[in-house]
Amino acid sequence: MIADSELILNPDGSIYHLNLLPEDLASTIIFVGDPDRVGEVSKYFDHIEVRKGKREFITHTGTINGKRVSVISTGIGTDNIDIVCNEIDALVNIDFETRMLKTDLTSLDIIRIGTSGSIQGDITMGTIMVSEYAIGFDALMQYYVKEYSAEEEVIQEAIQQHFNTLSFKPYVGRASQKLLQQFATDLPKGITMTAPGFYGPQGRSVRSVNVYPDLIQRANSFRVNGRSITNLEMETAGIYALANMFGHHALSVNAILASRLSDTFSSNPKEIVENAIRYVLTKI
Ligand code: R1P
Repeated sequence: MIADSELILNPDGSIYHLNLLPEDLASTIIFVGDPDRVGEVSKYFDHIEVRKGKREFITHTGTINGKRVSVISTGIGTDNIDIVCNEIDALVNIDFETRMLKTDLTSLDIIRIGTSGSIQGDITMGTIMVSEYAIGFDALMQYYVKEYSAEEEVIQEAIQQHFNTLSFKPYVGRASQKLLQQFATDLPKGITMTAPGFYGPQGRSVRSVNVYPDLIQRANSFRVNGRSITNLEMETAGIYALANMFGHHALSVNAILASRLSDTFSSNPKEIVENAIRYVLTKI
């Protein structure tokens, strides 16, 4: 039996941060970072049956073309991804009455629609691309026991050798093959670098002096098994690693708003994000 302090429920029986009851969540879930983006997705729903939230975690559940879908805002960063992934897993796989793991486990489909910066010249602004793998430069997976595939270990080893001045060990997560086939057969694919911050951890220097001033150039020159690091954001590795650990399917779709090689930012970010939302919803 899972203790009250391990799995915290609100007085109405909903889960602590997401404020959702098990029946509020669909088995296909779209993650967005920005709470304002939830409505930008659910405006395409035929019907919205649930609108709930707490803090930065806003959820709309409804149907699109007859399929039940939830869209949840995660806010920024893998610390929030830890909360959202654990709570959606608990919503489907823990019996809230008995506080026990269910015998029949559910695998969720999780699709992130996020914004991102390119670190390769051929991934131009406006591109919609998917993360085949993601590398976490944050500490999240130092707290979980997880098995890694042989290919993930090869990537992790190559990362450690390439970023040889790092004082910590990045982790690797992979996209769901099922969702890659469903959503991404016609999109560019790459390795996504997930950073634990927006400024220093992504090599930005406004007024700071960074320990890794060549971070972007170093990421740009990384190669493993014919793959390169294509883009940089703040959630994908955490989503992939936790989804892999729990047995859920996850895919990260990135709307490229900036080119970190040419130091440029899009003049029409809203339109690029809208394109990514429409793309995902047509495949759902
Ligand atoms: C930073 O501005 C945020 O934008 C990107 C990063 O991953 C980070 O969350 O994604 P979202 O637009 O999906 O939040």
